[in-house]
Amino acid sequence: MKITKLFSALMVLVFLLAACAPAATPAPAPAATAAPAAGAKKTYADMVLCFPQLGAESDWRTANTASMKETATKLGIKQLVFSDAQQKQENQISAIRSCIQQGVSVIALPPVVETGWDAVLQEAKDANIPVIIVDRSVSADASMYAAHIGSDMEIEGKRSAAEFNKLLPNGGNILELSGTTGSGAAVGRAKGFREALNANIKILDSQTGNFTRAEGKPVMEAFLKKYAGQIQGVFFHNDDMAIGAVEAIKAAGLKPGDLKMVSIDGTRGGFQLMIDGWLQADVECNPLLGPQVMDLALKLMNGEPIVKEVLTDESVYYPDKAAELLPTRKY
Ligand code: GYE
Repeated sequence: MKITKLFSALMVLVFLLAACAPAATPAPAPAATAAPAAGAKKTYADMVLCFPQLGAESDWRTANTASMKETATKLGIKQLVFSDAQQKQENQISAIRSCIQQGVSVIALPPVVETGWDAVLQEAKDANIPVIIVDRSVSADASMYAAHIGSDMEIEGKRSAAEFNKLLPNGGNILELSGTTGSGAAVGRAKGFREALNANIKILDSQTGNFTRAEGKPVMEAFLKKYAGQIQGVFFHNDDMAIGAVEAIKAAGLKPGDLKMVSIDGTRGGFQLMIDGWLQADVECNPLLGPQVMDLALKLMNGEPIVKEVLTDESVYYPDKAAELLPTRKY
């Protein structure tokens, strides 16, 4: 009997539990109704975008910063967390860390150099904050960031070499004013340039001018002292260094055309150098990346599919169209 009682007591318990179970099912209902709200499509008004800009070293960079700020305003994003790292990686890293602490939606990083990002990219990953590498590349594994938007620096180097191959068909000696040492832009341009340059054109020397006018000028002065009468051309990794160098070239008494010169960026300053006869070609590098970066950032916030590597479409400009095109240039 006792066993029967125990059995029926157990049955009651089972029944009660079973009765409770359906009652427990509706319990998550509020969560279920809240879910669509939490998963609702994010808009630009939700976006807090961290942009630890690498510096203000060139007209290209100024245009890049302006593009990001103007696009942020135009699209009405919640906040653009902007900082200027003055070309120092440690400043970029601490800016990223403070963005992670702030809990930004996305980080758009233009890395000053290629190496040394693994630790901070991991920190962003651990915090579930997607990182878009903007403009220059990083050497970190592609799994460490969400996407890269920028130029193909090797192609820019190859395009520059193709210009020298045309300008110096019988060969000659040239010099290279390179960008910031260890930067994706300088590494890629130097590599592509060497790959496509005719064997009869020799690069006598290569020094960095750190992408600035201020450093381009003294490097060119030293080059002119050392290689006077031995060179036929100069390759510049950007227009700002070319502008600085032209001051030194003028001071040395050289005339437009005495040295064949090719540069990269296609800024208004570069166009003016073409109009004045100093530059024979300017290879385009487009800094107006704001719209693409923010479009991609929003897709990442919504977990939508994205293209991992977005390369900018670019061309080469020549002196013959420079005067006509200058007024239309946006940077
Ligand atoms: O060419 C130069 C700037 O990373 C593509 O950086 C950029 C380069 C650009 O300082 O002017």
